[in-house]
Amino acid sequence: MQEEEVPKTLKPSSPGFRDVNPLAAGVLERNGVKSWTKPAPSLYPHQWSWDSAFIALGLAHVDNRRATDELEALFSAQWKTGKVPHIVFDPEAPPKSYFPDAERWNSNGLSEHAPSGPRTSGLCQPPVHALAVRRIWETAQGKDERRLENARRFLRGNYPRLLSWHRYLATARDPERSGLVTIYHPWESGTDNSPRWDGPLDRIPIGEVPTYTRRDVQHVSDPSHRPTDEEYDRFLWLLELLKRARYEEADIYGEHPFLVKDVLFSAILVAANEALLEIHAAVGASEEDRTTIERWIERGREGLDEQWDPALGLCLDRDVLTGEPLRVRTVAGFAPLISGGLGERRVADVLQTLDSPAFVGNPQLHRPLPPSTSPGEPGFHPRSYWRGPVWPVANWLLWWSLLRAGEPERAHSLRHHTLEELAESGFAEYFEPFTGEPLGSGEQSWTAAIALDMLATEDAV
Ligand code: 9WN
Repeated sequence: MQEEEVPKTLKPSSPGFRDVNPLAAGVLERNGVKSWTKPAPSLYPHQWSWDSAFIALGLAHVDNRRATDELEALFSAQWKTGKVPHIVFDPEAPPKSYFPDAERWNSNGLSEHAPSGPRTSGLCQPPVHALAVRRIWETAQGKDERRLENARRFLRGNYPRLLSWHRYLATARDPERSGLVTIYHPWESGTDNSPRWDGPLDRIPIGEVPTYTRRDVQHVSDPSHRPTDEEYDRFLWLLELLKRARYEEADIYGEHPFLVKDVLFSAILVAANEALLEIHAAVGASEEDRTTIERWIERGREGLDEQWDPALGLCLDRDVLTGEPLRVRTVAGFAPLISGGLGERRVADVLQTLDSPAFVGNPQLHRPLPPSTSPGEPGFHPRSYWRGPVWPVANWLLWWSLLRAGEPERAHSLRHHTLEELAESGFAEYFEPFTGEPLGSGEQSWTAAIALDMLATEDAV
């Protein structure tokens, strides 16, 4: 059994967290594979979609060339439908290091829409990519003409890819034009075993899943940090069904048993569309595109508004098959903050929930950082993946959204405590909320990347 490196403890934090910066850059350096970066040293040996977007966002501050290469590699595997696959497999990764592997997905064997070159999964993940492209553009400003020209060329090349990716999400994944993105699998949410999905998953009768061996549990010190075998059986059964539909959108939409409007995914799409508008302006694209992107933003915000639950003070996912909201308090409920454009009253409501004992105001927390699932939820578990641990990448989303919403003090607190956690315990994948114990993989790339981005952003308070 090969065990993941125990996260390195950093030197005690110093003012301005100066030690964190080179250590974070070192993690991204060591996880580099050819022109892209794996999410973790051994648990995740391929390229993951939203990880790569966060990685590029962080790399933009230390190595612009690697930042652009990261996204180039990912987008070279874009499907003909515009979908950006959630995993791009590295044919040279150690054999049997990750499951489900390229053979199990068999996406290019089943779908004519899959790219002919790189082998990929058949799913997608939240569209953080435009935020990363914008960061690459922002960090090139004020630099020499060559760097600026490279960034301009990169923007020009990637604008059409981003547009087709967002168009895919706004159409194939939202045939109802609700402004909300439908996901086909919990893996698409990026918050795989969140109790958000317990209700819809429980209703699905599991059929015959071809035998498989989990590889993920071999890379962590304690398998209880990872999803359970029961959860994996469900994940693998849904994958079988997607394969039977040959990854055809219309067929999936007609018969798949897991179709959920994911508010976090949808809110990230709105924020990404805002970034796309800026990229659109920088490359001087058409008026028609601008109107389209603006319409997507408006529709996204309206759709999220309809999912607001005043009693919980959170935004809730919706099960497409029952039409019912999924009443579970998780960090995804802060989606409106991420999509932005809120009135004062809604901002105040969201902040009240964020500060409450259900989240950051919980007196038992090791640090005032949002647990992925509220400790008050029956499905909460402090060590199990997305059922409770604090995920630095979720802290980043809220920090960035709070800054944008004009809430510098709360943003400062999230930034400060996130960096302090990493300075104390290293760049773990996630952290136990009551003890701060690092969990999952050590040396997780996106944890390092968000630290670089937080460090590079002036702290206004
Ligand atoms: C399945 C890579 C990915 C993240 C996801 C996280 C986890 C994969 C897994 O790791 O998911 O896609 O094997 O558990 O949940 O958000 O992108 O870091």
